[in-house]
Amino acid sequence: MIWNETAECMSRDERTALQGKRLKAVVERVYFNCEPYRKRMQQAGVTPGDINSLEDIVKLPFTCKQDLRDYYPFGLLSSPMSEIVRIHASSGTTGKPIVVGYTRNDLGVWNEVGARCLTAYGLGKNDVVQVSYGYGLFTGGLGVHGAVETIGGTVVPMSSGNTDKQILMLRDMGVKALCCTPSYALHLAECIERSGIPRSDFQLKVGIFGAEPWTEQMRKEIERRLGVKAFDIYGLTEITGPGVGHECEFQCGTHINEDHFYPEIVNPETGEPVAPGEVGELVFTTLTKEGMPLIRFRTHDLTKLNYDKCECGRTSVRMSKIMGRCDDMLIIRGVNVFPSQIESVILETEEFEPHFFITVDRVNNTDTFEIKVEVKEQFYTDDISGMLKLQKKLASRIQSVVGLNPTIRLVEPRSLQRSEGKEKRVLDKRVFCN
Ligand code: DLL
Repeated sequence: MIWNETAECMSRDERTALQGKRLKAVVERVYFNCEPYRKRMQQAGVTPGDINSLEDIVKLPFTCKQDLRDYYPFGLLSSPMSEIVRIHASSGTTGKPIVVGYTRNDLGVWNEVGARCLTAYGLGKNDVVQVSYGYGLFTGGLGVHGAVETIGGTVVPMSSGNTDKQILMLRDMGVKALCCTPSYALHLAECIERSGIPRSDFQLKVGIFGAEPWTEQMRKEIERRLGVKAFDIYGLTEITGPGVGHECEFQCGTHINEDHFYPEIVNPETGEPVAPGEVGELVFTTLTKEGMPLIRFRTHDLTKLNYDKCECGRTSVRMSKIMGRCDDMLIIRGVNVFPSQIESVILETEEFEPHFFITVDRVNNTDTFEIKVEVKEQFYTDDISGMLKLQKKLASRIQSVVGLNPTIRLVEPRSLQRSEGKEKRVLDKRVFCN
């Protein structure tokens, strides 16, 4: 099923024309209503008159996370406060939070794109959906909540935490779809397994997972352990929240709702567009936002775009699973390492649970690279030589994928901390070394 066939299946030419028209309107909006944007465009020697089609977008300067901090809290609004009906914020890792404001119309667009996501996952008005993303300033909870109400489904607004209650509601409310981070989904699967409640007591069929990177291996693991079909949902606070993109029944890329959020891929170092189909940093321009439109916002997320038509009938561009963030990439002894590479190897090695923690440090001017990983119950023994063999096996697999030999520390099942929201899997102590 498709929620909005006109918007989701229009021809590429039609969509490009629509995007061009909307781009012109949003550029006028920020130029005439938001001083920092006007100044930045004047410095770059661009006026709204120079933006007449989608191709002209490259003339516009980028916006980055630091801009949102510099103009905290409301300096980047393009609507008066009297039109702002909701605030969300994301904490980030340092300093001030990033604050975004929505007009009533912005909330309508958010609900519309959310409804497209849920419909693409096969959900409708007869389905019960449990939202286990956090409610509050985080966009996950209220964002998906609005989407469920828009399609007329029944929402169970659980928010995050309280795992026992989550399981009770999943079972007793006859929940068909669960929305949470993929790491929390695994934790829930583990707790359900230990509770001894039979799988047949649950109606669960669909998983709606996002807010953090997850690999194909992780998808298979969650699908197997929770008995669901697991779909990706993508989004970020600055652009709107969950619903910027979603998978369809073919699970072959995340469709971007590009009539509202126009994506580009650029080289993260130079900012130049990459060749079609190449990996780079995802950049978004909001085409219809009123409260806080963003022009060419640098997401730091790394992916690539595929413009081929999808079997599902949607013509929107699809992005590959996010490979990581430019600022997530660890450079260890000069080698680039993404936590997602480690996740893939661990999930492909049958003796390990999908729970690990990477610590990077610098000792005597040399980077150290340690991975703690949980061994599955049936493989965890007192036999030292068996454990050493396991350690070696994992180290050599990781060496062959990332080109570095890590120190592996095997730990007992369920001994690493579980997260209820976004999982933290890396501690880089080197930032404190200088
Ligand atoms: O995480 C919004 C969201 C909530 C998306 C619930 C999906 C589900 P932020 O807290 O601003 O917003 O974090 C945005 O999270 O730039 C990505 O790095 C990462 N991210 C979000 N969705 C995905 C995904 C929400 N499906 C940042 N796959 C983004 C990989 C994701 N990374």
